[in-house]
Order: sequence, then structure tokens, then C-alpha cells
Amino acid sequence: MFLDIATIYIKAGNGGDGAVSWHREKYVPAGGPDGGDGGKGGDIVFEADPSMNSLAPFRFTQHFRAENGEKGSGKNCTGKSGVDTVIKVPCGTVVIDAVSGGILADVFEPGERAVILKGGKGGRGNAKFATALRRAPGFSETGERTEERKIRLELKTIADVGLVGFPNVGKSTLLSVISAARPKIANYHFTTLNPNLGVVKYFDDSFLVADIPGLIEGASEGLGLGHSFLRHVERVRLIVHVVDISSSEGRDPIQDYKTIRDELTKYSKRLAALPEIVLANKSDISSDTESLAAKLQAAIGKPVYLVSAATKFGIDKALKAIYEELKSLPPVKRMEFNKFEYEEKDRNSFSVHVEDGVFFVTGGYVEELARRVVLSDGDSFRWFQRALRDKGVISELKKAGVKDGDTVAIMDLEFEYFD
Ligand SMILES: Nc1nc2c(ncn2[C@@H]2O[C@H](COP(=O)(O)OP(=O)(O)OP(=O)(O)O)[C@@H](O)[C@H]2O)c(=O)[nH]1
Ligand SMILES: [Mg+2]
Repeated sequence: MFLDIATIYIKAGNGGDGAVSWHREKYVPAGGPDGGDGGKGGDIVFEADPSMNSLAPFRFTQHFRAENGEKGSGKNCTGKSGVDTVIKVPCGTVVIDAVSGGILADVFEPGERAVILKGGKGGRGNAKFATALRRAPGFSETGERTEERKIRLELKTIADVGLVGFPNVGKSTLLSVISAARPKIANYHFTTLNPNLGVVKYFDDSFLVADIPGLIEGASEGLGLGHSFLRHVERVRLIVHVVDISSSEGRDPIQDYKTIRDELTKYSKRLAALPEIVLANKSDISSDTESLAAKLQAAIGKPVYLVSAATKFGIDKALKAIYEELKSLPPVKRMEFNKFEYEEKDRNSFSVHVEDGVFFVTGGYVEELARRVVLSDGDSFRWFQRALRDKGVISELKKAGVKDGDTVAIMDLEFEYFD
């Protein structure tokens, strides 16, 4: 099963809560606060795995969560950090935020890692809240809660050479002749439905060739198999354009060449601008293929190599030309893109809205505050009220019409308002 697009859901681990604890020792009547901090949540990391060539594993596994940080404990013990979750993907997988369409990473080189979501920070234990005036803070901070994100993965295969051309011209046969790949070959259109990759060994060197489904006129409008699989040759350094020079299906090779060029341009100007080598295949079928290849060469103004994938005629010479051309070209580059970043919560903003008589306060600032308050602790609640007043949250609530006895909700905290 081949899959080159997948949607998954990822969530980094929450931070662990800080602890409330008191130092206890024989003969020491009232020890100070010694509650440790919570551990950091695990990250979500993507890793390029060269042994994978499809996103098929994501067909059945779509939810990934990193471990939460553990709670802090007494004696100033920090909670254990959550373990990261490493998601393995084929080299050349582009990680996209499904909601905004922003690109988060292009996981490119074998073993390369990209941290896409950071685990939540651990909450501080009560020991951290002790001051000269507040010697016995009975509260701690909860760990930072993380959000789940919807992600789209797109595989843009990394190869040096992309084979393009009409269906049935012999692209897959050619790949089977020059590499150890064994793609399906048959005498009908659209035998190849998914890209095939083959490693071509050339003396001490090697390069990677991608064979893709055939293109036809109108592929850019969805005819045939469409043209979206051209994504797998978008990154190649060199296009090898295969033409049936024998006209075994009655088409004109010059017209074929132009049609395919047209479709490449419609997919992407960048792709169409790549260097190209033309192979005139099926030279064995008729006796005049040599003059037909010369005619094609004259018409397009580019060298044309006459070959037969069936008899291997001309293959060595064509391979040499491909190899020499590759040597003169820069290596495969990763995509150029503006990296999309998830917004850090604005730690100063908040807003008030009323729903069914409940006053909801949201935003980074109050959420930070709410993480720190323990409603049942008088000390903690007083500190919370003061902070709400100082930051202008109370005056915003008043503007929104809050009266004594109304319910105010901040994240999962709910309390009655009294002026
Ligand atoms: N006589 C002859 N037949 C060939 C040659 N190359 C390929 N064929 C035949 O042409 C037919 C199509 O070959 P494929 O390699 O499947 O063609 P393709 O371009 O990959 O086709 P799609 O995957 O459908 O786009 C098969 O029957 C091959 O045996 C050749 O050089 N000479
Ligand atoms: Mg094929």
C-alpha cells in the first residue's frame, strides 16, 4: 500500500504539576515549604527514516501523544520529564499545519529530526513561592497544558532523476533495466499507479531514479491519473523524458514531446525549467527509428538518445550522459519555505465574553494565572484576586456588566464574583 498524503493528530505532553509539601524532620516543629516542580512534558519529534518510502503506516495510526511530565514531590524533588514521541517518516516528508496550511518542516536527510511541538513546562512547586512575607505558600502551579494539532504530511520523494512521459512508452521497463527495482510492467496504459524508486549503480557511484505514472494531454485538468504525482519529481535534479520513437500507438513523437512539456509547465514552472535528457525508446520496433530520432532532435533542439529498454540497445551511452549531467548539477535541495510557527500564548492579553450569564475570561495572561491559583487556599486566592485587579481584568468584567453573585469562568476555574 502506497500513501503519499496523510492526516494525523499530534499532542505534546502536558507539564507536570508542582507539589505542595512541607519539610518534616524530627524535632523541627514547622519545616518550610519543599514542594518540587513538575516535570516537562515530552516533545513531538519527526525523524526521517531512509528505510521508509511511503506514508502508509499513517493509514491506521493517526493519533500521537507524547508523555506528560510527572508531578513534583516533597523534598524539592522535580517530577520526571515526559518521554518524547518520535514519529518516523520517509525522507522528504513535508510537515504542514492542517489548519493554516503553514509548513512546519521538511524532514529531509536520513536521521534528521525536527521538533514540531514542545512539551508543556512543569509547574513550580510551593517552595518556589516562598518569600520573606509569605513563608508558607499553600499553593503550587499546575503544569502547562498543551494543545492537540492537526497535521498534514506530504511525501515529496527525494530522487536525482525523474522519469516522465506518456503511458506505455517504457519508463518502468527502463527503470528495471538500469536498477534492481522490479516495477510492474505491462502493455497497457497506467500500469504504474504509484512512484517506483530505483538505485542506479554507476561504477563506484550511484544515483536515485523515480519512475512515475504516465502523463497525458490534460493531466493538469485531471485527465488520466491527473498530475499530482509530479510532486514526486518536484525535487529531482534532472528530468529524463522518455518518448516512444516507434510510434507503436500511432502518436507522433514530436507532438508527444511537446504535450508532455506543456503538462510539466502547467504543473510547475520550476519543474519545467529543470535540465532534461530525452530518450527515444523502442528503437527495436521499426527500422527507421534512427532517422526519426534525428528528426526529433532537430525539432526540439536538444540531444536525443536512441535506446531500447527491451534489447538494451543504447542504454550504456544514455546512462553515461545522465551520470555526466548529474555530476555537473547541484545536489538535491530541501524545499524553500517560510517556516510556520505556532503562536506562543501572549502572556499579557486577555478578553472577556458573556455566554448564558457566565463571564468567561480567556487569553494567555489569565490562563497563566489560573495555573497558579488554588481556590481552596485563602492565601492563594487573595493573591489571585489582587493579580486580576492589577491587570485590569476586574475592570473589564465590570464593563461587561458583572454583578455580585455572577459566575466567572477562567479555564477550568469557576467562582462567584463579589466586589
Ligand atoms: N519492443 C519494445 N517494447 C518495449 C520497450 N520498452 C518497453 N516496452 C514494452 O512497452 C510496454 C510498456 O512498458 P512499461 O515499462 O510498462 O511502460 P510505462 O511507460 O512504465 O507505462 P505506464 O506505467 O503505464 O506509464 C511493455 O509491454 C513493455 O514490455 C522497448 O524498448 N521495445
Ligand atoms: Mg510504468
